[in-house]
Amino acid sequence: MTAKVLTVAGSDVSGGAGLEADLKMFDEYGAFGTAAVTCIVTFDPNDGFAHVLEFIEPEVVTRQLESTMAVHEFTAIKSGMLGSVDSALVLAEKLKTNDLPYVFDPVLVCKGAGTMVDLKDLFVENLVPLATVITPNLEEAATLAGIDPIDSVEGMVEAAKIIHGQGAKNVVVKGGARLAGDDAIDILFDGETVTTLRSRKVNNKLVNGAGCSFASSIAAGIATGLDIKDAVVSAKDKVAHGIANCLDNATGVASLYHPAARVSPSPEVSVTVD
Ligand code: PXL
Repeated sequence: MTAKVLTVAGSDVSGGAGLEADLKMFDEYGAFGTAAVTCIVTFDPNDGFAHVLEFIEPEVVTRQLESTMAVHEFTAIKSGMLGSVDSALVLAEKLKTNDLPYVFDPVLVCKGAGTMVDLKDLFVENLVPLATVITPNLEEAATLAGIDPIDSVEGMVEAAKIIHGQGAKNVVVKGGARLAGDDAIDILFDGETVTTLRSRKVNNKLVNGAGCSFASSIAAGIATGLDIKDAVVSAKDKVAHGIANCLDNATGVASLYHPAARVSPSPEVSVTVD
């Protein structure tokens, strides 16, 4: 049976991040994807491409979730930028009505957009306990765990353990470009074992969409039969190729190229796991 995956996320009209990224990643796995939109991100070309966020009314988010969940039996659900407290609560209620694998990308900020409403407590109370996999970056991990800014793998592991204690079954902390050093390092904690994933940083560019695409790849990987660890490794590989082949644009933050692992793989990309 073809896997069906739902993303609950914002729209990034520039195409690298958000639900646009998610749907492209779902395609890479042969999964059928659809999206419930929570907010729309546009950019002001006359103001340095400053982000402008428009939140979708929670009733409309609710209607989208009710419609699509009545139409389809999903195999997995992923969430990204939720925009408002009310939309996050609506999602939490819907998730409680089933036990689908849920990949939670706890987006608190978005590159270039500053902090959104303070969603931290809401996330910890309502969505972290429902997550099959949660994928915070360094900032999100430190915020959710309530610890100092993270600048080391040890700090990533500390945060992962705290977030696991808050109820997430698997925690992936993304070191990405922000962690100093030649490697992009992510760690996975499943409650027992810490797995470290490394790939060489392939360029120094700022790339939009890596976080969204990583989480949606994990969701599609799980939905199409990979175990959690293999889904995380596959996601890292796809994102690393997407970064290596990123597309420049007028904003100065390049767009991740989602099909790169399939259509233009880079010989310098490889992921090691230990
Ligand atoms: O990367 C965070 C993010 C999430 N969702 C949407 C975005 C962004 C950043 O650009 O636009 C819709």
